[in-house]
Amino acid sequence: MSAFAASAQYSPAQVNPEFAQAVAGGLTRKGQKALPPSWFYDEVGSALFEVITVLPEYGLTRAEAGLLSKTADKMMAEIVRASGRPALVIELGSGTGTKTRHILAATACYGSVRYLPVDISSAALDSCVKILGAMHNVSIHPIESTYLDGIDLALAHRKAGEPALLLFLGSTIGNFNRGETASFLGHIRKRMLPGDYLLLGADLVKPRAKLLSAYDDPIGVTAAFNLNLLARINRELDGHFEISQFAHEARYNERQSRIEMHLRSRIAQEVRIGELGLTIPFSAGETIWTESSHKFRVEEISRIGRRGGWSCVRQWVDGEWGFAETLFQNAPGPK
Ligand code: AVJ
Repeated sequence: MSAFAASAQYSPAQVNPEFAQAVAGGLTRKGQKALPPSWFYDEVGSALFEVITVLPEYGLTRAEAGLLSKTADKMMAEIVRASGRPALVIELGSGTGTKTRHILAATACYGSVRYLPVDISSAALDSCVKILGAMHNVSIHPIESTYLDGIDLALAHRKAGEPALLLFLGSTIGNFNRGETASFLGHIRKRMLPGDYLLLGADLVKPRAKLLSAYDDPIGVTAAFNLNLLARINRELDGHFEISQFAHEARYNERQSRIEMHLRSRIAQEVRIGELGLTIPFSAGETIWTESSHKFRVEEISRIGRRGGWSCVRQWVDGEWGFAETLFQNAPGPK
């Protein structure tokens, strides 16, 4: 018996109906198969992403952490002067929140702050609590939720008159399609109050070769991160993907200025997913599109924010890697 085969680690207790639905929908679609990148971040995927952030080829996280450590104190002094101390710091897609320490430390200088990380990955939130849980003057209230619901849940913690600071860091905004970005920032803004702030981190357009090595690193961490999605389907949905029969692929789409990640089937094959009652056919070379990471021009970022109704307060740019941090405000007074 091949008892220790692909589904050896399958444990039915873990079935998440939203994951099941996303996989069934994305793999039975006509034309290009696709899975949303939010499902990368189970415990293994979150750990692999942490490794990506320290790879020499992936300068994004280091560039942002550097910008934040350099600018957090001045940024916070400016916010406090203009609007008072933000007692509420909400972060969308916090992950482990490692870079957020700089912002929280700067805020906590002015008094106690409630930090509300919003993430759909319980694994990421657990590490976030471990990493930031002991900061002086900071209390953490993790919220396992999608972005917009998460903002509403987080804002329920607001006491009258307290300004809120919303963080959307790490260029997670890059996962949205170009047409959706401004409207997403608009949806966010409508949930917040006049005077509230948004700090948006976005990766900038840079040469193709630099981007390709960031998303296809030579030791294969990004490949493992991408392939783990198939392993996760095996573990959680009784999938029978033979991982070695798929290859990681990163493409740069110059016209859209975005990296597109795919999983390419090396052969023609059929893959059974027990929990879904499905058998998925793949032709040789067919791909599953797993992520788009859009890259931005500096002026484009403030323009997108303004289209979402935000006013641009200030922008900081790391020119070495190519990363921008933009502070927006939901302008008080008439629109
Ligand atoms: C977390 C979405 C910003 O797009 O750079 C890293 C995820 N994917 N390597 C990115 C990712 C492959 C990352 N974001």
